[in-house]
Amino acid sequence: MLEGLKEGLQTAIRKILGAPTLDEQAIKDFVKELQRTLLQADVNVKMVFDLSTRIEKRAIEEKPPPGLPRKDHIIKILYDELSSLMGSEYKLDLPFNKTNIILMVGIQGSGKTTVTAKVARHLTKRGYKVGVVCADTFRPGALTQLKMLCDLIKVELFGDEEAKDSVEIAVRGVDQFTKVGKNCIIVDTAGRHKEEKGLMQEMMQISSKIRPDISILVLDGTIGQAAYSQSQAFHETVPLGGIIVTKLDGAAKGGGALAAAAATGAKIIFIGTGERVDDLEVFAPTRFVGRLLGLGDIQALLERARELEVEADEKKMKRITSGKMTINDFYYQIEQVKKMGSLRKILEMIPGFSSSIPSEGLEGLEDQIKGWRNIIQSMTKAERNDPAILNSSRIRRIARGSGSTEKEVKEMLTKFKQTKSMMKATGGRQFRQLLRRLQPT
Ligand SMILES: Nc1nc2c(ncn2[C@@H]2O[C@H](COP(=O)(O)OP(=O)(O)OP(=O)(O)O)[C@@H](O)[C@H]2O)c(=O)[nH]1
Ligand SMILES: [Mg+2]
Repeated sequence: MLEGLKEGLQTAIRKILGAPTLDEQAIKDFVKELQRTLLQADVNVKMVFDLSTRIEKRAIEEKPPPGLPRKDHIIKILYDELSSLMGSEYKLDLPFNKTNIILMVGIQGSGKTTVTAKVARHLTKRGYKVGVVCADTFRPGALTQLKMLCDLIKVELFGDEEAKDSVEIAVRGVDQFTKVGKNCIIVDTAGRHKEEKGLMQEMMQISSKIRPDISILVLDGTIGQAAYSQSQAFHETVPLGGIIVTKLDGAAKGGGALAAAAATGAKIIFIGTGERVDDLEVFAPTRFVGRLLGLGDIQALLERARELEVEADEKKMKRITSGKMTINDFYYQIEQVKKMGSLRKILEMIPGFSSSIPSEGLEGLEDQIKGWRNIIQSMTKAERNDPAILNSSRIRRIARGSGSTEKEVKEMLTKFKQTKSMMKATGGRQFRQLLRRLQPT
């Protein structure tokens, strides 16, 4: 599936992995390869440009967590960005205790009838009682085609060879299956011509009569970025609950179709990957991209990146709470705490800080902390690791560099020492509790 895209992405990855030095040129070469591949898959030019600009910027500017090689970090960036290009994950979740009506729409030959059978099979396997309605009164042989498929998967079909009115047959089918207690009714419709007004009108009429719980647009993956305008046109007619992109097994432009569909904000629920009734996959962007990039490797890499981040945090916490806090850790604390919410509330809970909250409000304190950050940034690595070496000439230099007074530098150092001993005394208990309490849930 999507062999061209897969091959191109993996070539780009090999390029970055094989680069002797990771300079800007190497990153640019990698991004160029990526652009070429995406354009070949018919991803929209602007989307390719935006995506590659973002990847390039992040690859150059972002610092990987300690221990993660930069090359791996760049692959992770690629993975993140491609995944978000493919939209967010959506799971079709139909309640068992009601009748769910699913309307399949799409232009001629997009794969509606095939997908109807595939989805019917998918739902039957999950324990739903499924009925299929043939509301295609347009194409001769439509009912026969659907009957063959339904026989194959042993799902009940409602249809009438003599019927002329698709709206009427859809309503009859839904009524019939509701009566016998089906909890999923899938209505297959006619495609007629390509993007016809008549088709849209028919969809609107059927939709207003049977009131589907979800309308699913079936998109042919071979149309590439044209998927964008097609999804939008349908969405304006019937509110789409989701999209199924078909024929991804052969489609050179499949990547473009997926990206374009996702760009409309619609949710891609499934993808069709072949002509057989089992060739249907639940679509999950991250898993999908993982597979494009070569799954085994990427999973291991992501786990390693996560572990390293956690490890770095834990190491820091251990140092802080064992009384070996450095100025860098102090800085980290300030940043952590600031990230987490209302300053006053937080500061009141931190040992060593509560006494410093000025009664006239927090403005002064916010400034003071901003000042501390500047001061810490003006210190050398050696000074941060061992503030004991700070003599008066060093303090003068730091004050000048950070635009503060020597007195302010000394105050910061005093605060640091207080916090350090507090942390040691309480074993960092309060700080840990605080972090836990402020963790977003
Ligand atoms: N390779 C491949 N072929 C598919 C896939 N889905 C559908 N097809 C083929 O595409 C053709 C059209 O599929 P249908 O399901 O009949 O399309 P439709 O939208 O119902 O067509 P109309 O009812 O005429 O509008 C058939 O030959 C299918 O076998 C797929 O995922 N992969
Ligand atoms: Mg059909």
